[in-house]
Amino acid sequence: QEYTLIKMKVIKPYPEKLNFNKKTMKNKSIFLIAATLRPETMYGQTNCWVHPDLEYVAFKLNDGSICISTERAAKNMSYQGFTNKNGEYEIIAKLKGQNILGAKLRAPLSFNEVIYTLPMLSIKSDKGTGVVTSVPSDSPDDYAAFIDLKKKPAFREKYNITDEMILPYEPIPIIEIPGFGNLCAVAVYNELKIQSQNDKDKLQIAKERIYLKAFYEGVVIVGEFKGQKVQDVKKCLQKKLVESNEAFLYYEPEKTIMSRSG
Ligand code: ZZB
Repeated sequence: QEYTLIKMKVIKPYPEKLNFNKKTMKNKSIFLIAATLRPETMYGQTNCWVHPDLEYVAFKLNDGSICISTERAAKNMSYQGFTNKNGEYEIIAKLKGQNILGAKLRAPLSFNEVIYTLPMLSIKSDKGTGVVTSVPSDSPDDYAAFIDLKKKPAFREKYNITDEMILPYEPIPIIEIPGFGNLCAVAVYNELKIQSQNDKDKLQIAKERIYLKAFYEGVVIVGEFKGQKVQDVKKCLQKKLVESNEAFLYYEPEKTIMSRSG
């Protein structure tokens, strides 16, 4: 599986646990690293997701910058030339998702200047980096978790999410799909009467309804490649992000191999 890893730069003030000592920092940046299969949707990012109870690590990349992902992803990255020594990664800190909630970020291509790190409970620990970028216009999972936070003040309170981190944000129309309009995730969410991010079965159906359609029939309606089909734009945007050092290419080992080797 090939993912695009999106570098989401943490901006100050950092959450308490990200204030590493001066010697560690040396004026280097900290990035949350999100794995996506949809680089063409990055214009529509409204926030970043981490799982509050999942363990993450902060480790050094070979350019000295500090990146945050699951340890499983750090290990995979270390075999793909991201760290100084093949197969090795220097852990600066272990963090709970909880510790990075509320972190302020700058995300590549996003129309929002600043976005926040928010809680999502359906994040899987064994996929990608455990950090997910949120595009509620085009991802039903993202829209469901987004609405949970927007509409349920108790849920925000539970995780210390302030109103400014979510209330000003709205799904942004970025891709037009015949029959689904320009906010396809919102359309299927309403059509299937999805209630929350825990509606697993309905969310699966929602994704199946739009997945192939988005790829084969979707047209990007914003940005540099406006008017072109998703299938033609995907690689171009991936390349652009990698060349501007805002993203990396990352390969995930097959699940079957993972489970066999433990
Ligand atoms: C932005 C985005 C925009 C995504 C979209 C999807 C969609 P797949 O096909 O099932 O492999 N993702 C990445 N890592 C995780 C994780 N650890 N736990 C939960 N979700 C994760 O799904 C790949 C997508 O799942 C990735 O692409 C990421 O969200 C999320 F408009 O990034 B995506 C219809 C989907 N639309």
